[in-house]
Amino acid sequence: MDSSQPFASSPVSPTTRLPRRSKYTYKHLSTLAQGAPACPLRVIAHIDLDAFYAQCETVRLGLDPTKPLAVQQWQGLIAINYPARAFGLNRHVTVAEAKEKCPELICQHVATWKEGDVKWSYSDGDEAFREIASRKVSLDPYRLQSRKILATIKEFLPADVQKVEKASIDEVFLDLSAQVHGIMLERYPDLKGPPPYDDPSEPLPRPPTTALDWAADALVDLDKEQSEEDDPDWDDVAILIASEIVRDVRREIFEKLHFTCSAGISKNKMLAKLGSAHKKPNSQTVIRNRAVQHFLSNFKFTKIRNLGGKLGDEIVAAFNTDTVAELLPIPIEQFKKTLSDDTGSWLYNIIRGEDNSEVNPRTQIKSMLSAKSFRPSINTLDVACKWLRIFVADIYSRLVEEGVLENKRRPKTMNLHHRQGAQTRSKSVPIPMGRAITEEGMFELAKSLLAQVVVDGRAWPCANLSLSVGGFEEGVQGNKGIGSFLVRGDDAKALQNAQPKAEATPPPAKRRRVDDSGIAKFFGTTREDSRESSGGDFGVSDYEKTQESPQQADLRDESWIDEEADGQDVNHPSSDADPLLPPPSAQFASDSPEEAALQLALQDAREPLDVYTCPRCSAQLPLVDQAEHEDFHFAQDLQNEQTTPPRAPPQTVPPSTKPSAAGSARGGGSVRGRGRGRGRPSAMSSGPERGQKRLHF
Ligand code: TTP
Ligand code: CA
Ligand code: CA
Repeated sequence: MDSSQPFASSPVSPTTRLPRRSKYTYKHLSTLAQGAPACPLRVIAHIDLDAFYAQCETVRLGLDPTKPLAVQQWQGLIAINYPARAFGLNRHVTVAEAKEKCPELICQHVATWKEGDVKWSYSDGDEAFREIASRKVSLDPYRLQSRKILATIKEFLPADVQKVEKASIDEVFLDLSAQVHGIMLERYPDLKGPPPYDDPSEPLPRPPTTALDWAADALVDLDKEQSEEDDPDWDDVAILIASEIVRDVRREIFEKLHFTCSAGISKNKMLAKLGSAHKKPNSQTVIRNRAVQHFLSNFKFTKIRNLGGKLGDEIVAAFNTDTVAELLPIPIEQFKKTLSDDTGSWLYNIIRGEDNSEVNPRTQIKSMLSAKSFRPSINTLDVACKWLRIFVADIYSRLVEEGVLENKRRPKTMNLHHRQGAQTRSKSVPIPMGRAITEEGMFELAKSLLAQVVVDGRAWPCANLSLSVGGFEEGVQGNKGIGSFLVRGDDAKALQNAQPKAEATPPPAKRRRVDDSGIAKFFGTTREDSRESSGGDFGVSDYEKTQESPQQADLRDESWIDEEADGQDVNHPSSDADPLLPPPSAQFASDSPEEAALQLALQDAREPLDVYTCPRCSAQLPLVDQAEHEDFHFAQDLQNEQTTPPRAPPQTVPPSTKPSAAGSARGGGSVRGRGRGRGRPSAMSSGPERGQKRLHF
């Protein structure tokens, strides 16, 4: 494994008898030490865990890793280990199909939160599915392993030169340039010497060897015009050393935590990422500079980072091909003309394997999100509040791990997203500063946000709710007592300044947008776009592009929307941008057939309209709107109780006092039954909602 070579004086070319020179200069070598993105000797690795959730379960349960195992979420499979893949299983088969193909398959359901429980727990898959309406997925066990793996990598690499970027829940990028530079100088001490004539643009001597011992599991073949007999240069040596480091990191992860992973090692993030997926499981792939063209030309460019989405589709349509090889002969001008100057030159370079994006060592969480899609949709405030309880418990436990109790880091804002049919609405509220964040306090805030949605009207039926906190910032540290939370302004600053320097956390590195300035227009609007543009988990975009029914997508999304995974901010849809709802028929179409039939039946049951007189405000409205109107009062009361008023003042006109025609034109109005239990004191409830039979709160 150790390829160290005694470094004699510069070897001499057999033909010319002159000392042979490297393509690289002393300047290049010194930029390697700094990990400069433009350094031609730069070395980047990407490590991706094999069948990650499946391995988490195998390790947790102490099972034999050669036995086929899949991780189940409701009735689908979200992770399949390699022994199970040998039976032809993939993410698109159902549990029933999988068991048919592989009868000995172990199916472990993901952990779930259940209403009333204080912590997530594991349960049998059938039980979880039966209770899908009252459970939500928890990714905590996988986050925990992810953190341990990251910590192991960081402990293993030398602290002073490491640059580690967590790219998703199961992958990291490593910029190994500085560490490799150090090892090169140790192995080849003459490289330490000053350049001839003190001129850094002088070429380096050639490395003193013609054959490097590549222990890589997959060494990508060289480009056509290159041969293995050609002498290696320092870029080959640098990548070889990086490959040794990565092998050691992988061994450490395996020995300490029993996880296998695969890795790609190359000159940039894009190639390293493609490399880690090249040979799985438990392998590493080295793509030398001299092999890049050969490696890439076999690829569909839609597999390349940032080309998996709309931009990729546009390019396929414009140039009538999806292969890198067929794009290569196209001149840059043609790309620019078709795609804009910036995107055109970006594409021209990327298909040639050029990518200067940096490994960004930010590992701090930027936001946390807890979400649930409802099938059937939910129709009452009290049910929604129960879900808010779970979301808050979920987020709060993550906040505790993030050090919120010690006030190390705390979020500044809370957001609630509400989806009804195709319309998503968002509300946000600042989290009051100067006092400790408690679970109860968070719940109150969450309710105030929901109240705002209800006050606006059209809250029900609700197909998806999600709660997130964001805008994390460093808290006042050192004084752990509650008093420190109350310190504000100059006092707080003084306290912060008084902390010993060594304890001070460096400010998180500014997020750099990754080479996407010119292509930003393709990545501006949706969650998946925002992830893709920032070089997060490319698995995310691959998955999100997969065709599947809305129901499948909904069932998956709660475990797969993982803000922590890529440290992204939630890309909020514009708040209340479009007050128009899709026609009721469109809403029915998106629900299950049973739900649609139920809704239609309820709509029919609305005639004749009885009148309801509100005892609180004397408003007269159709009886079917009574429940929504009561919600309005409930929500208003709730708002009035809040110590920190939500941003938007409550509407003064209850929504249901609007002409009733508006109510009946809304999908939300059409599902209302009579006298249903709603978000108000339980004495007023009248049993479970018809559409909510599966809820067992
Ligand atoms: P991946 O790294 O894409 O896949 P994997 O680790 O299961 O398998 P591989 O060996 O091919 O890398 O995703 C990491 C985890 O994220 C995966 O174990 C489960 C979860 N995930 C989902 O829940 N849904 C999805 O659609 C995808 C792609 C991943
Ligand atoms: Ca993986
Ligand atoms: Ca991955």
